[in-house]
Amino acid sequence: MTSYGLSKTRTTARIPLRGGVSQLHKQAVLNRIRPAPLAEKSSQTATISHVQSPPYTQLHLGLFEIGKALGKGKFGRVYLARHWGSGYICALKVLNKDEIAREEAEKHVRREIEVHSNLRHPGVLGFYGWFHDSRRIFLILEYAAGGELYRVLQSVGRFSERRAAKYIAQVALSLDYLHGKNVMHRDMKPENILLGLHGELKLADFGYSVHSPSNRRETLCGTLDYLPPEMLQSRKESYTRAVDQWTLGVLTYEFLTGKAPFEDSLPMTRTRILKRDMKPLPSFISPEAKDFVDTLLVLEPSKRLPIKDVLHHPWIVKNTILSN
Ligand code: N15
Repeated sequence: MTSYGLSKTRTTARIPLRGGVSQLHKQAVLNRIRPAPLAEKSSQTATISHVQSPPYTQLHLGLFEIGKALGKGKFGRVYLARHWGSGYICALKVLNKDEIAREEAEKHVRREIEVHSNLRHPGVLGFYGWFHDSRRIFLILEYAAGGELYRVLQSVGRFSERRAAKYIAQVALSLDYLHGKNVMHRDMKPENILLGLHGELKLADFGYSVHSPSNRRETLCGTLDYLPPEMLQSRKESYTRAVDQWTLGVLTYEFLTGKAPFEDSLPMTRTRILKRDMKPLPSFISPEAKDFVDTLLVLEPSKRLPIKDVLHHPWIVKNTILSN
């Protein structure tokens, strides 16, 4: 048994389990640890007759027990953490203010908090709150108990078509949610996908390498494998949310084969993406799966299968139907 660096004095009985009641519990916990609203102090808003909402608690590091490191990145680390008051388990991302200032990334961090705090979807890694002290900024994030999808894929080599299709359907739902909020993900890859306690996918974005070291081929600017052709042509901001449809195609290919479709030396990967010079899918892959990848990996962004249509594609329908 690993303790993950968290003390055993408190049992795990308070960690919410699956189901309706626990959802309520989770909500209660989240409400309690949400940061104080900036404008209205001590609001007197009675919600149900005489029941008054509890006072907001100012967040600070002392409210959390810190456990093992989950990942390391440019501006700091992510730790397993437990909210003392409720026993709620979360991931605490610690960003170093000095390093952010040195990289002139204040705007970037602000934007990350602003965007993430407006998202709430089971397929998108949760954001619960943030606080800071003189040296650091702390983001309270959902803990994904199943770990990194990238590691799972690496350990099994490739996924069955059924498993791949179920994952892709989940990613498509999450992307559709993000697009509805006018958020493009832009950096989907197995490294940026986490798994929940029950194996469900959680889209995340670790930015510049906020994840544990991996032996994946990486360069200073990351891997090119997932970049759509229009982003390689570097006409800044000339691309649309259709970039996520391309990367969904790359992701499908990688789930099915264990390898990205344009994997090659750095300059060759670039050339291959621009020409859509894809390594053919192996013969054991079904025609429906091939068609699915083909309709997403289309050079012209406007001709890619729309995210909303992904869930109706025969390959997805066939593999996500409940009975078989
Ligand atoms: C728009 C949205 C998709 C942005 C989401 N923002 C982030 O993803 C920022 N971020 C999240 N940066 C780091 C993390 C992060 C959260 C990293 C790791 C974990 C995390 N929650 N849970 C983990 C986690 N669980 C693990 C279980 C086993 C092994 C490693 C694990 N890491």
